[in-house]
Amino acid sequence: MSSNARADTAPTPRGLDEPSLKKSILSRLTRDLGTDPEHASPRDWLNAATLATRERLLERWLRTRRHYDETQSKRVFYLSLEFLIGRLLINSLMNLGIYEEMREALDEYGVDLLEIAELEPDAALGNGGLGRLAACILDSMATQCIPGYGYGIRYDYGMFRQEIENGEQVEKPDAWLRHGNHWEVPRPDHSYVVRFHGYLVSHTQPDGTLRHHWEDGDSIVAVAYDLPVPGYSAQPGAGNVNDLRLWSARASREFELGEFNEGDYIGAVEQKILSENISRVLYPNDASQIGRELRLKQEYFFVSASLQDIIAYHLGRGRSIEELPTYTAIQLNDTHPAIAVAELMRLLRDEHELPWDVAWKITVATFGYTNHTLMPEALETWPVEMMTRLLPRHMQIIYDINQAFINDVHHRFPGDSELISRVSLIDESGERRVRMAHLAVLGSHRVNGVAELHSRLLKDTLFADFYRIMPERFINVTNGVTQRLWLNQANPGLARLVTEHIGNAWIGNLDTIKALDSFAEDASCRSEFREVKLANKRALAAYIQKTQKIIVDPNALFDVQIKRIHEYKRQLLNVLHVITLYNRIRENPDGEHTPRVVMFAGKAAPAYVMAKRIIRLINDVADVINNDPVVGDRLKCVFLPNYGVSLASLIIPAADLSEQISTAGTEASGTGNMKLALNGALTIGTLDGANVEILEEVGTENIYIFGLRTEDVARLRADGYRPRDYYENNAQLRRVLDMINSDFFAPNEPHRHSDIVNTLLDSDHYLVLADYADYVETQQHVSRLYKDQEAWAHKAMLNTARMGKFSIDRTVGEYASEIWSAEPYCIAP
Ligand code: B1N
Repeated sequence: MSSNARADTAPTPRGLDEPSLKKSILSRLTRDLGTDPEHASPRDWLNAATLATRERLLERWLRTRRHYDETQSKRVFYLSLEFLIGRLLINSLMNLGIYEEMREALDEYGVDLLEIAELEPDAALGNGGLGRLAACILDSMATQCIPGYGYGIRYDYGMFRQEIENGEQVEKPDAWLRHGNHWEVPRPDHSYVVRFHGYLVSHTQPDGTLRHHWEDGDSIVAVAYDLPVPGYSAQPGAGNVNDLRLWSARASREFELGEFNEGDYIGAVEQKILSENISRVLYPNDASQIGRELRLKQEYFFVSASLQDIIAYHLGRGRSIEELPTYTAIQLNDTHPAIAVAELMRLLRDEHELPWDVAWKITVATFGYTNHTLMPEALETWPVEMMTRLLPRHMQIIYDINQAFINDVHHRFPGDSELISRVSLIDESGERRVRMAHLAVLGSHRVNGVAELHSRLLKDTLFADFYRIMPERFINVTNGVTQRLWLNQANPGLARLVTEHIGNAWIGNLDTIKALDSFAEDASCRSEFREVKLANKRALAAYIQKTQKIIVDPNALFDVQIKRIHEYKRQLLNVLHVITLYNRIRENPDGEHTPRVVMFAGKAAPAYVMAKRIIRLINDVADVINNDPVVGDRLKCVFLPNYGVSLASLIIPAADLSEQISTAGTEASGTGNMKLALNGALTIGTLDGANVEILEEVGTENIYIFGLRTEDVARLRADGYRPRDYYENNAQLRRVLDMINSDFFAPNEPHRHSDIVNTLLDSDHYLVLADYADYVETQQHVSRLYKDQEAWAHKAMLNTARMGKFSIDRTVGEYASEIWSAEPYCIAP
């Protein structure tokens, strides 16, 4: 086996009339791309390989669709404004089982598969965990043969590219479609008109009932682009291929003609360009609401097109509209698509003329809602004024839903007017606003959080009133990650080690990886494990040297915090620790210090001033430490720019220590924590999000837990938290903060970091100073253990062996049984 070979690369037996991959590549190169092997650029080779792979996918794609059509299958639609799918070539080859065949075919042309694969742009149609979860769920639905479809937006520009200039984040546009997208299949025959603005008309019907209609308005066309989602199967020739359908905005023809007839040619073209802005760019805000009108338009645009598409298919199968929930489940990925509740009601009432109660029953039976955050700044609300202007009929329906609900609550809890104002769909406390989370809860038969702790907090806090009124709706579905990408693809060395010892069943069923547990006791197996980790660390060190011109020692402890930059995730706590280590080395240069490389990666929302200051501070601290001759190899600090799926695939396999240090009660789940532990990194973390469940799985001896618990956090805040007391009572902490406040890390600009220090001393909402002492002490235990490489490797292997629970396949299985009532329909090989 070559050094690049992944586990499980059994070739697919080819059909008699199917051309070899080598022939397909040549044919795509000459016939589709108009070049030949003598003149082809690396990108031409990538495109030819992509098209040849797509050709193989198409056959299964069509067979999958036919199979779903021919059975009484229930379909699942995952509505999400974000899908962080990354690159597709290697994933598709591995899931098709033709990775080796492709590598050899290209090799015969003198082309290196892994080299050209790196030219593919990351499809970065998402911000962070929420978008990556959506991509993992698609992978799992296809693998488990669930008829599951993703619906989203085909943004022209995905997540911005992050560059660091003079230590500061600079955002560059991500023109990921610049060289075309050879995976997607445009479906101009699947286009739908989506309307905004307009007005309402009411008319009394012969039977005396009042009907409402939405008239006029500006229309825009949503055009479908499909991406294949290949599932994995160990069986050659098997594996379903599902679809991710993304909508792109096109100006509608009617609206063009109207303007043209008025003789304003330039004006008409301007309008056309403006209307197509709806699908132009992903909003780069993670866990915070942006509140711009264009964002609400994006939400309605993709929801309306998706629901029209879903219903057209349903009716096209000869089924009645009343049977919709029997054959259809729709999952709302957070509240971003929550307007779907009002849109489905509108379609059922106005287009299909169903009575209110019937329409409402269908709606609730169809939708499920996943909440991903408790952070108040992320909870979506839209001004009633904006909603009325943009979507007048929906606003009216929201009022009607609200009225029916309030009547019901009033009946069940008479006299509790405060309860009614708390649960109302309309927040009346200031400018009147629609609460999208309340709309999603009312319109869904299940509401789930994404980790045990988070789901409990939803019931106890954010949705406490709703939990009292409708307790049966609330469930937990702990997040997971796909081991196909995050272990088999990203870490071929470890994947091979695992497969050699326990076989390859773990790729399709991660529970089986627990068989590795006993191998952790085997010294020779541990030494293989250490070799794999070291090789991955060398690869990352080479990347750091090449891109950052920083030399790091692969034998040092690789300590990583890789996630969006946010105050609640407490990158600052990590920085305080880095400076603490630095001070120890300077105080006692001849002492015993466990060499560490502390790495950060992550993007800041462009308008999040404090997050950008944190990036600046990390880079300033790194500059001083990395250039201090006293420190040498004992401590390095590195900020790796432009974190995304591809960079994660390089860092995660090389990590020793995973920083999961959010303030307890703030991180809904986290999924990076799972990927890192799966790759044999030990976690240092708070009892927050899914860390709690990781602790349960790996056991207390194999994880480093520190800090305040959720209940302690609440108590401390209620009692009046005084961060300055911690500063005054801890000399080590005082010294660190004083250094940041002086010009130590910014010699040319003495007060550059004062705002950070002042915020910590004056408010410190996320309790960084309160957790500092315990964190630093726990890090000392980490450093001590790392000196014992055998003991470390033992714990690291147990982490890998005990991650079975965190497979996305377990997560999707729970959605399928507890929310969707969906079943598998696997195509024959
Ligand atoms: O969703 C992930 C969780 O693992 C993380 O803990 C959680 O922070 C993340 C508004 C969000 N919650 N909310 C968002 C993203 C974009 C946006 O515009 C909110 N992201 C999360 C998966 O469950």
